[in-house]
This record gives sequence, C-alpha cells and structure tokens, in this order.
Amino acid sequence: RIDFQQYHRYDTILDYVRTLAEQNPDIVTREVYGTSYEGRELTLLRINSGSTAGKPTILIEGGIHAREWIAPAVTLYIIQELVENPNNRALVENANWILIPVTNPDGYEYSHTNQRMWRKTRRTGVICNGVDGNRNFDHEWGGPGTSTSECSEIFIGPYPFSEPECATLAEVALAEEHIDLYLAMHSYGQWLLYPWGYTYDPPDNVEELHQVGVQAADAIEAVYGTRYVTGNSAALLYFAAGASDDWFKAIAGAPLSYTVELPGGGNQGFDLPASRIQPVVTETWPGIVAFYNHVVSNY
Ligand code: 0X9
Ligand code: ZN
Repeated sequence: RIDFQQYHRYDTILDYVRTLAEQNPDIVTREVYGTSYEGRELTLLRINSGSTAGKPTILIEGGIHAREWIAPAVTLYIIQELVENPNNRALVENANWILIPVTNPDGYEYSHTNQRMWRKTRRTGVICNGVDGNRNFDHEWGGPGTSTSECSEIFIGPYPFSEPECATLAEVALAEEHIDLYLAMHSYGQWLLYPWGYTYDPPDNVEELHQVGVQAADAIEAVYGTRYVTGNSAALLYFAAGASDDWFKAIAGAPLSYTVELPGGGNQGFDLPASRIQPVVTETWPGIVAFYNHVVSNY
C-alpha cells in the first residue's frame, strides 16, 4: 500500500505500481508506454478483469502540470481503490480502466527538487525550458489562450505533440477501439470542465456532459460538503486551446471528456498541504464512481 499522508516522489510511485501489478496479475497490467524528455519511464496501469470486449473504457491521467501534486495523489488513490478494495470488484469487472499516475514525471520531479511552482515539461529551450503539456495537443493547437513564447507558462511548444509526454499519451488513446470517458486531473478550483476550451460553441452532447458533471459534483459534495461547479471550460474558466480534454473528445472520440480541477490550498493554491490529501482523495472517489455509473449504463 501507499500512504496518503504525504506527496510521493516518482520513484516511490513507480515502485508502488510495479508491486501492485506483480501482486495482482489477474487484474493489473503495468505498461511503459513511452519515455519522457529526460528519460523517465512513462507508465500506465490497465485494470480490468476477464474479457475486455464490449465494456466501456475509462482513461484517467494526472499530473500533466508538474506543480499540481494533488492530481497524481488522486489518481493513485483511484488505482488503490480499484485494485485493493474488494468492494469495488464490479467496477473492475464492468469497465476497462487505464490509469496514468504521473503524466509529466520530469516536471513533477523538478517541482520537488528545484522549483515548487514548475508547471511545464522539461524540454530544453534557448532562453527558457519547458512546454505546457496542456497546450501541446494537436487539436486547434495554437488557438486562443495559448502562447508561442518559450518563456510563457502556456507555451504551446515548437510543433503539435512535440512533447513525448503528450504524443505517447495520444498513441495510447488511439490504439484503443474506443474511449468512453477521459478525465484529466488538475488543480485547482473545484471545477468539472468539459469541452470546448477554444470556442464557446457547445459540443453535440453538451446536455449529457453537463448532467453527468452535476451528478459527479453532487456525489463529491455529499462527502464533506465540497462544492464543484460544472460547465464549459471556455465559459467558466478561460480559453485554452490544444488541451488534452478537447483532443480526447475531438480526435480520440471520447464522448465524455473532463478536466477535473481539484481543490486548492497552501500559499499558492497548488501547494495544498499534505494533511489535505486524505480528505481530498476520499471525497473525490464517489465522484469517480458517479462517472463510472453513467458510463457503465450508457456505453
Ligand atoms: O489551463 C489549463 O490547462 C487548465 N487549468 S490549470 O490551472 N490546471 O492549468 C484548464 C484546462 C481546461 N480545458 C480546456 N481549456 N480545454
Ligand atoms: Zn493543470
């Protein structure tokens, strides 16, 4: 088991998922799906039971933004609940889960070792390092809410999918027959955001996106009263083109795609104290179950 009393380093997280896969070979497969810019193993877990055919696929990923440490913590908690809590067997049996605990491990490590507020990848630049992984996806790349300036926190990168962390995630998604639900774990703001991030035009299934978001928000609120607001990212937050949620919906074909902005805290919002990890992961879990319930009865 891994504890939720502290934020863990990437090596500790990899040790945990490796052990988990070894100890639960019937339901967990670990896969190194790529290599980060600095050479770290990009790692995912597939969690399912028996035949995968005819079941919905759910992909959840956390930590594309380095400093948002609560996102990998929540993703790890989801992994732990699915694998180590026998009460959740139905979830494992009725859906194919793909979980990525740390999407941007180079940045995550850098935010531990050098600069707590690091956001981007660690691609070496001419003046500044790093690309915003959540502006690097090849759908409306470089559209509103992005920057071509290398030093910007929302730098789009030299070309779409320049970042191995994003390009290999896209390859994983495109290799699937279908993805029914995609969740990008971020912080902060207590928002459940759905596409699009580059236009106010609503997606075809905006009513479903909204209704499922409200159901998840209600499930989270029922635990400790934490309120999430559900809505379109451009309208609720700001424009941000080239983000992963839009790409998953438009290109990978996921009907349901959300950015989950977990609660903030600390001095700068992203530095939620470690003592807050346990309550946040605990209250978020019923939200994940609400998403799952909708997917399993509709896809
Ligand atoms: O700006 C972002 O990438 C996300 N917010 S964060 O504070 N975690 O950086 C929001 C992305 C929402 N999705 C789209 N705009 N497509
Ligand atoms: Zn983020």
